[in-house]
This record gives sequence, structure tokens and C-alpha cells, in this order.
Amino acid sequence: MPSIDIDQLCVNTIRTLAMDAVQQANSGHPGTPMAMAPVAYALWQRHLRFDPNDPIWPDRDRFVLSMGHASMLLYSMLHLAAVKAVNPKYETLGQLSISLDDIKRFRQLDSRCAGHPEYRWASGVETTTGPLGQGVATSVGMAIAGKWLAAHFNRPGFDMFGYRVYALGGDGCLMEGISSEAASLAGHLKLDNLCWIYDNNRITIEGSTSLAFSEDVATRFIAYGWNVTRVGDANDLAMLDRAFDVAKTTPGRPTLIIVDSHIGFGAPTKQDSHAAHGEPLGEQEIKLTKRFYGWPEDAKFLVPDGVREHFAAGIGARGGKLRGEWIARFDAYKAKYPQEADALYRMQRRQLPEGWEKSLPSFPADAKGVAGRDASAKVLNAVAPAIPWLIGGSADLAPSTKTRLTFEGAGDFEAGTYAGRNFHFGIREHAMGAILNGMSLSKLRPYGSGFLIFSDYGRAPIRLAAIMELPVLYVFTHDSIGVGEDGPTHQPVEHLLSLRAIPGLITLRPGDANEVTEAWRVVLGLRHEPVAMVLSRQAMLTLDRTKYAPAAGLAKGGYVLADAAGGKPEVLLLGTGTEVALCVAAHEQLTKEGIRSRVVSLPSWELFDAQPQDYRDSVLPPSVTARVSVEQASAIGWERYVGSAGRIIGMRTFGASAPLKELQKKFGFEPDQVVAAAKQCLGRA
Ligand SMILES: Cc1ncc(C[n+]2csc(CCOP(=O)(O)OP(=O)(O)O)c2C)c(N)n1
Ligand SMILES: [Mg+2]
Repeated sequence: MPSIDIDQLCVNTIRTLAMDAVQQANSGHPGTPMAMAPVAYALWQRHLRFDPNDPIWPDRDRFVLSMGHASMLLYSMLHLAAVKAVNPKYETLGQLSISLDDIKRFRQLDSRCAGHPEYRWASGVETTTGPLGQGVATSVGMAIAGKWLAAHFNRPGFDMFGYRVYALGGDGCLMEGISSEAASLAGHLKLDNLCWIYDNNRITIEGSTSLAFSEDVATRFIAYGWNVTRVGDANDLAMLDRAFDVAKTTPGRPTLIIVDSHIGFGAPTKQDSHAAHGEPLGEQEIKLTKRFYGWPEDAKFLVPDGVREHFAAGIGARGGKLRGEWIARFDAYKAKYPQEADALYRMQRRQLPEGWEKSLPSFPADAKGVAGRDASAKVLNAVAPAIPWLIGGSADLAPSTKTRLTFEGAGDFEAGTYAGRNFHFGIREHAMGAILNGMSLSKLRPYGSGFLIFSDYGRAPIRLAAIMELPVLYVFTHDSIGVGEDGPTHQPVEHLLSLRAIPGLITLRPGDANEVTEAWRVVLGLRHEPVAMVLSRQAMLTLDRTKYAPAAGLAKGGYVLADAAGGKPEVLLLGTGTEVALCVAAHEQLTKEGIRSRVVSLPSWELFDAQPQDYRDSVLPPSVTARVSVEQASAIGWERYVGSAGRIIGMRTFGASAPLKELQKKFGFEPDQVVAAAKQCLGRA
């Protein structure tokens, strides 16, 4: 090999690993890793404060590959920097996160090198990316978390947090609306620990960006309040260096670095073409490209001597030293601030402070009742003082969703006052979802709230939270046609069903105030599951728990709330949320008429389905086939609980604009109609 300088050798190693892996997989995206290799190299080797030996060090700089299709860029970096794997017990035992063998098996079953970077699957992947725009928006959540952590934990002489967040995105990330929402908020919040790098290659899948994208990106970001700088050639390591220095030293603003690049750099026929985007280069093109790089044409997956050593002497040595200093600082911090140190440690393991649940309230029986959202406000404000990192807010609906922390000292998270616990995401549900993911990835315990109807706007990041197994809580209120006069645009119908369809997401629709308490108890005890807590706007009767079963049954997802004498029902009434009380009213009426009914409160399908068969059978005895479900939401799906002989009282159309009482009558949500359905099932109509 002709002698080229070590920087170039490293950059070309990143490139050729990506080219070879995509070719071998016969699938993937070679062009962008080839173009962005110098950017990733300059950042990781010279700037990133990251210790490959401990990729979960709390104060590490974060690198987010928002253009997830360029995953081979990240895998090459993780491999060459020798990033170690972390096991589920948060231990590093010395194995590489990404072995050369993983790279050779890119996109194959069980390879750590999945098609797109998967958090939890490959250590060092800070967040799962692939849906464009999610990564950059998630990085804003990480930067927000960085600011909060610094404000909360740092003490004079003890900078426990000061990490920076870098996200690399392309045309697609910047076209997606979520990047606008997130960048707008990041600028507003003056997140100067955040840096986005924009791969301005003017190419997307269909061809030139001139087909659909002609805005002035720099001006757009300046308008958001960002610092914008340019690097005219992605291969210019010195200019890249300067740009990163500018980002690090510009106070009060996030930085956007616009990097002009050539997709498929060096490929003789595919450079600057969308042909370099989504398919292998081809053997011949690879040979010619390697010749252009001064690389042995026939070598595959070559890591030349000196490359690994160079990374070890750069990012490895710098990161190791920084982490060592941090650990020493943490030991001194622990001696001086034991409580804070304990909190910091627990957060990393997603544990809560001892005894947090002591202040969970209980609610007395009350015929007038309490709205789900109001009960939730009370529970949240009771437990939050004991869990300082339980923080969150709303997409401008906190007065309605009642998620504001109102106790002394809770404060607001605003530009410059970063210790506050109440967040204002603005009317940006999509970005809120991604930001919550970023906060959770930074080990905060975040919640975000809005109307259930608008959960659609934030659905993509909710899905990602489920894939990543992040304990993010969404508080969705105004959960049904119970919204009343606002009409069909504000009345969720299919939303609950669509959330139930997301694997791993737990939905919870508590049926009275005490079930709301139990819902919070369950949610806060989770470490790896996102939850959609679905709450009513209108009052729900608070059941007399001396007469009916304890609300603690909620933890099993479903439980017998009221039963027929001797526990031998002939008909089952299944309800969730506001419809639980309706089932109870129907049950009382049926009992008077001598019909033996059982009410099952079923606030969470997911938790119930996870119970052993014998428990589920004890709640829903297979021999009792007369069953009625009642839920002010899409009727689809209830067949699984009521069976073919059952009746489903649910929504089959959009709602309507009218006072609640009239809607309940129109759509069948009245005790008489539940009673009639029960009798129909029993053949006694
Ligand atoms: C939300 C979303 N929509 C569509 C896609 C499919 N997709 C993957 S890459 C891509 C083009 C991205 O272009 P750009 O960001 O410029 O990346 P480049 O081709 O320059 O690497 C598209 C449309 C996606 N991954 N995510
Ligand atoms: Mg592009």
C-alpha cells in the first residue's frame, strides 16, 4: 500500500468496511458512510468525550446517527474505536460491541449489525434510528437532559454533568417536520450543548433534492436561533475540526454544521448519484473505488496495521482519562453529597428512591366522583417530590391534562433555568415524543401529556420507545366521546386500539380514582416498558371499595370488581375507564332482577394477557359465554374477550358534537342498554 497519512488510512478503513459489508449483505447503503467517514472520524477521534471501555458512562458525549440507513458508518466507528459490549446488568466484560465478524454478517440474523442501528442490541448505539428525523429530535431530548442533570447535580468543584450531544442527519432528517419542531424548541431553550451536522449531499432516494427541497437551510436555522456554520468539503478534516471547536465554544445557541459532501465519494460512476444510496456498489465499482483510495483492490474487510492503535491513542486514551477523572470526582462527590450520589447511581439503573410509594393517595367513595385527569394530578403531585427525576410536561395542554407539578420548588424548565421540572414542549406532539425518548435514554423518568386524539401526531416516537424498551409515560386525557361538545375531531375512537397494537406498549385506562393511583404505582415500578395512561376528562364515580374489590387488582390488568352471589355468574360485564361505573350500574340492576352478573374491570389488555391462564380463567370463566364489553372506543378487538356469543358496546363510527348525556344515549352507553345487551346474550331479551 502506498504510504498515506494515518488520518486518511483510518477514514478509508471506515469507508471500505462499509462498502464491503453492504456488498456482502447485498443490501444496505454504502454511499453516505463513504461520504461522512471523515466527519465521523474527525468528531470521534478528536472531540468526542467518550470512553470505548464504558459506553454507558453517564457524562459521555452522545453521538446520534439520525440517518439510520447509514448504519455501517456507526458500526465501523464502534468497531474501530473498540467500543465494549455492556450486558443487561450494566457490566462491561471485555467483548467488543461490534466484532469484525458482526460487520461481515451485516444485516443477517443475530448480527449486532442490524440493518438500522438498534439501541439495546448494540452497545454504543445511543438510540434506535431509521425513521428519518427521529434521531435529530431525540438528540434534543438528550441535550435537554444534559442541561437538567447539570443543573440538578453539579456543585461547586463538582461538574458531574457537562456532556455534549452530536447528531448527524441528512436531507431526509431536515425535510421531516419533526426536525423543525425539535430545532425550534432547541433554539428557544438555548441548548448550546447540542450540535447537528447536516450532510448536505443534495441527494435522496428519488434523485436530486431539487425535486422537492429548495429552502435555505442555513437561514431557517438562524431563524430558530441557532449558530450556523459551514464546511464546504466533507474531506477537509481541518475545517471540520474548526467547526466542532466553534460548536463547543458558542454559548447560548445550538450549532448546525452544514457539510457539503459527495455521496459515494470516490466511486467512479456512482458518486453524487442516488445509485450510491440504497444498493451495493457492485464488485467492479468497489475495486475501482479502492484503487482511487489507494487501497488494495482485492482486500476485503481490511483493517490495516496501525488503525486500531491510532483510535486507541485518540478517542480511547482521551475518553479513558476523562472517565477516570470523572470516577474520582464521583467518589469525592459521594463523600460530600451522599444523597445526590445515591440518586445519580439509582437513575443509571432505573431504580427509584426507597419508599417513593408511601405518599400514594387513596380516594374515599364518592358518587359525584373525580375525573381521571384530576385524580392523576393528585397522585403525580403526591409522588413526584419523592422522585426528583420524575419530570415532564405537555404539548401546551397541561391546564387540561393536569400534569403540572404544583408543589413548592417544582419550577419550570426554561432557557437558562434548567433545574425546573415542568416542561413546555409547545404544540409539538411529534417532537415531544422523540424528546421524551432522548430524556429517557439519558435516564430521566419522563412523562409527556396531551389529548388522546393527538397521540397520532406522536405515534412514531411512541413506537420507537416500545422498540427500545424505554420507560416513557404518556398521559393521554380526554379519552373518548366523553369530550362531548368538541365533536368528532376531538373524540378519539380508534386511538386506544391503535396503541394496543404497538408491541410492548402498555395501555392503561383506569376506571376510577383509586385505579388511577394503582396505575401510577404500576407505571413507576416499570423499568423497560413505555405506557400510555388513558384518562377521562369527565368525572368518574369513585367506587366504594368496601363493597367492591380493591383497586390493587389493576396490577393484573383485569380483575373481578363486583360478583354474583357465590361467585357463580351467568353473564360477564367487561369495562374500562369511565365505562366501569356503567357496568356496575347495570350489574346492580341485573342483580335486582335476579340475573347473576359479574363486573370485570379490564384497564390493561397487555397486563391481563401476561397473567397465567388459570388467573385469566378465574376472572373470565370459559364456561360463561354470555359476555358484554363496554368501552367508548373502537369496538374492534373486544371479540378476544367476549367471544362469538358476546356483545360489544363500542364505537363503530366517529362521534358527534353534543353534550355528553346525549352522546351516551345515542351511542348506547347507558345502564339500560348494557342490561339489554346482557339479557340478549342470555337469550332473555
Ligand atoms: C420517515 C421516513 N421516511 C422515509 C424513509 C425511507 N428513506 C430512507 S433513506 C431515504 C432518503 C434519505 O435521504 P437523505 O436523508 O438525503 O440521505 P442520503 O441518501 O443522502 O444518505 C428515505 C426516503 C425513512 N427511512 N424514514
Ligand atoms: Mg441526502
